[in-house]
Amino acid sequence: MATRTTAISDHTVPWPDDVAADYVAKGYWAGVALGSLLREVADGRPDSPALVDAADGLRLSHAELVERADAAAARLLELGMAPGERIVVQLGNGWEFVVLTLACLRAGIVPVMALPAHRRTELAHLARHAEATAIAVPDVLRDFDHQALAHDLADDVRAVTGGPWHVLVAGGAVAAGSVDLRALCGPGQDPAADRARLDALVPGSREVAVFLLSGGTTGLPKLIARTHDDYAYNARRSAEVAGVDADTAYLVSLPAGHNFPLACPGILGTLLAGGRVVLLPSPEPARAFATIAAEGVTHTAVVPAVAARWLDHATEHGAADLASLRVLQVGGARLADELARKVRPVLGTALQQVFGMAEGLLNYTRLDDPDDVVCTTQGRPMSPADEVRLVDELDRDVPDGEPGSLLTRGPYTPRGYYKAAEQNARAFTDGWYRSGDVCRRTPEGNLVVEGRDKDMINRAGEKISAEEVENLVYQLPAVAQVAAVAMPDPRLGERVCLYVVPRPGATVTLDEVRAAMEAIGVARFKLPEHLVVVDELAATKVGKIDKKALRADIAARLGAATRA
Ligand code: OOB
Repeated sequence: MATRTTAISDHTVPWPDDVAADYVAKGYWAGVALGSLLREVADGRPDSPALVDAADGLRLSHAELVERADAAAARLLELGMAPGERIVVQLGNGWEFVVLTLACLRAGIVPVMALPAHRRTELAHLARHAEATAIAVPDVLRDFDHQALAHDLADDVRAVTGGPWHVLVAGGAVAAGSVDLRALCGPGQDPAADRARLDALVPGSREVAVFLLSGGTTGLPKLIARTHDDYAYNARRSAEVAGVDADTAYLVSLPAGHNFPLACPGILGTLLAGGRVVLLPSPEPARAFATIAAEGVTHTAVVPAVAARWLDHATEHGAADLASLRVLQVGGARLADELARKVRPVLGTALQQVFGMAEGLLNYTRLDDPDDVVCTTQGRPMSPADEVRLVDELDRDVPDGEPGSLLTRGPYTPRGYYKAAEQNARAFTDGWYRSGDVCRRTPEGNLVVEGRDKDMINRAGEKISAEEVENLVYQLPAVAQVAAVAMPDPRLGERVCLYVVPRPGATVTLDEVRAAMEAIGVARFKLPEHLVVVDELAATKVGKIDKKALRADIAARLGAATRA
């Protein structure tokens, strides 16, 4: 069935030709599609283990994995999907996620990496903005009926695309009208025929491989179009820097659609190195530790809030289970130096700090760095071609040691968001991406994240746009004015705090706000966890809401409360 969906290339911002030529000449861009690279790896080591789903028990070798990916790709084409179409992927950490993602990479169908926590607001936005023709969801996850919501979105999405809307469901209860994703990702009848079919469709290496979601500072998440060339380099160079090779067993316990566990080096970097990926639905310590022991896991990635839970667990129960673990990557939010210093003595593994972003730039501490660097900095860019500037408010470079706002360009940092000319005008200057992070550079060239100048709340690594929360809260009739700010939290780093000015005569409570947001349908991690009712909001000299003052106010109130 023909659709009205537009070509992705109409809305992406390519690297300038001379820059791209340089990346090719220097070998950063290999000129090969990710699916083909994965095929080559499997041809070289067909029988070595590639994927273990620790919850479901399924184990696949490299050959079995790519054969399933080709079979799944062929079945997507049989469903009527065509290369270049987009599929929203909202799956838990199961084998279906990996097979479907690889199938997409082979067929040139572009996955939009949604999170299991997303609800109607986010999914409808992503599907419409990407003009998706399909969605992949669990049947039910944590008591939420994803399948029903996926079908509910049909009319909304079709109003934009005019095309079909396939609902692919991973789980036991596949309703009539849904496609059984487990069957779709099952072994093929004729692997050679599937392979030949897909080999004829290999996407160009400059084409978009995946859409990642931006951490978000504006209303709704923006899409980051990552090409085969840039994302393959992202994954392969990360694998080198993390010491990931064919002997690696990499545990995925963060949501797999995040850039960090997906490609830093994550699933893709591990598979490209010929290693083995082990999947767990969550990083809950008892189960994660047991899985690390059972599978001989050597590498894994967590956010600081999870690292803290693992440290607590090991302090109480010991870390004998972690004997095989060689590298614990921690990133997504600032890791406190005190916690960093506990990792080796308590967990018995090397720490690697990762300061990255779905927009591209990845900074890593190196495995041979001195302890002091590993425990007090967030590392340095992984690529010699990464350009990083730290600037003041007039975009003048600050001297080393001074805090400045981070701007970056490079071979895996795209030059703009997808279909977002207005945001791009603000977030990109001459191809430099403004990350909104305030960092300083140490004399050795490592970066220390000191804060940020973007309006975002980082709750245990999940990024929450203050503006998005405010727009939702403004839908409540009782609210005259609202500001969402980060409130410091010992476990999660930050939580969402709301300052609300009610309309005259009206009252507003935290429960009401949370219930209203849940009724609209939004990821739970975005719900405010504290509410302060005020008569007016502090304003800056130019009349904008003074968020700095509000952040200081809530920190002071919490400090007073804990001292009392
Ligand atoms: C990762 O990616 P995103 O896109 O979810 O969030 C990026 C933002 C950064 O701009 C920064 O504000 C914050 O997350 N961040 C850190 C950090 N790592 C990320 N802030 C302080 N210290 C760190 N180590 O979060 C991400 C992507 C790839 C690998 C790792 C993390």
